[in-house]
Amino acid sequence: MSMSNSLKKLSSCVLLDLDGTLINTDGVVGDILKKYLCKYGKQWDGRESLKIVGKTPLEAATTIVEDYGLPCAVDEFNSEFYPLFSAQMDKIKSLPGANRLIRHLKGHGVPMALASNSSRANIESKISYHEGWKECFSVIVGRDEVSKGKPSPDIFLEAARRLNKDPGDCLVIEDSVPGVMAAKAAGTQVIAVPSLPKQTHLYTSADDVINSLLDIRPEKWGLPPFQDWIENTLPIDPWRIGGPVIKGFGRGSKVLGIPTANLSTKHYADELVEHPSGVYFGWAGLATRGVFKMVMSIGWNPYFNNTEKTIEPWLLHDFTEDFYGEELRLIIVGYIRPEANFPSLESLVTKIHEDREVAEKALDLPLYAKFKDDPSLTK
Ligand code: ADP
Ligand code: RBF
Ligand code: MG
Repeated sequence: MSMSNSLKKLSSCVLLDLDGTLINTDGVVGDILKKYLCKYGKQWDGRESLKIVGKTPLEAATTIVEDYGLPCAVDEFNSEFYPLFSAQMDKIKSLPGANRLIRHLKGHGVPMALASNSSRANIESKISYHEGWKECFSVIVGRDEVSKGKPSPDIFLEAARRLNKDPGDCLVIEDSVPGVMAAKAAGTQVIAVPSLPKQTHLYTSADDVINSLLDIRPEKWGLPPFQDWIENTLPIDPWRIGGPVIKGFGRGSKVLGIPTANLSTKHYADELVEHPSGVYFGWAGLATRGVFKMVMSIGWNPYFNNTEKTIEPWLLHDFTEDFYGEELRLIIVGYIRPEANFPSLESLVTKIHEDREVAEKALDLPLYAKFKDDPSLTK
């Protein structure tokens, strides 16, 4: 991941992709395809997402019909798929940090455009379910308003033109590889926010690659900084998970002084998909022991390159014994940083101890401390 802190070329406006960047369209598309492919005796393989991210609807449909060898024409597939998709459009959620980003930019008068490979009408329907979004964009450009979709630069060039800006003054935010190619071909700056994990290596032409919208630092691009970071933490909408403590990876984290109490991922599969990987903190409740401060990582632990996304909560208390099998409740209230790789185990451990200090201090702030009494922790 490009972590350079150097000031990039200054931007005066922002061009945003929609699907996979601001909203989680793939979640709903995946749900529909799962059911739809069943009809043909096929099974939706989430890995196919890789091939359709950033494509135009027509290209995506062609890919699915071909890859699954469906006994229908692409047109036929589309005429069956679109009604199903339209009916579910209201269920497409905004991605973490999307709302915060566009409200921040709007609040500071930064001109914004939506520039998407889906049709203008489709874009308008999708954003109509997100309050206040339409008013944030002075320009919307869909695939049907230019001659070629991404990776061709047309959509971004047209968006810049309608904003009366030089493409060199625009910052593009994109989740897909074709989108990043389109942005570079148009001559803009581009931040990649890959919507699929472990894909960073495919985004080398981006000016920066970040893990989620929570990690955007607008000041790096000459835009107004966020003002909601508090003592190196970002408050988030609290979310709750819980279940019995199970055996984790058995890597001897305890020996390192960083025991993490694992929950079965089955208990929180939805939350795992919904929340970006990274280091978070909050409160942990153990039925017979009380409520404790907690700092945790969510993700694939790049240092260990895990194949499964997990949650690793470290309770900030010295226990005299293990508590496998006990019911653990968590409320997650703030974000600290993206997961990272480290040159040595020692440097990973040092960083985790820094996270501990950040979380420990922050949890005394009233805004986070109040959740210590959340009923879900002890119910
Ligand atoms: P595992 O790979 O099974 O998760 P760890 O070395 O990470 O093993 O140790 C985690 C276990 O240690 C927890 O399941 C819990 O029973 C115990 N434990 C003791 N102190 C703590 C703590 N402060 N935070 C989390 N777990 C702790
Ligand atoms: N693992 C990583 O590979 N990269 C990280 O940035 C990272 N950050 C962590 C932060 C916290 C607060 C905790 C509790 C764990 C973190 N881990 C990270 C997970 C760590 O690799 C895992 O818990 C190991 O089992 C610790 O030895
Ligand atoms: Mg563990």
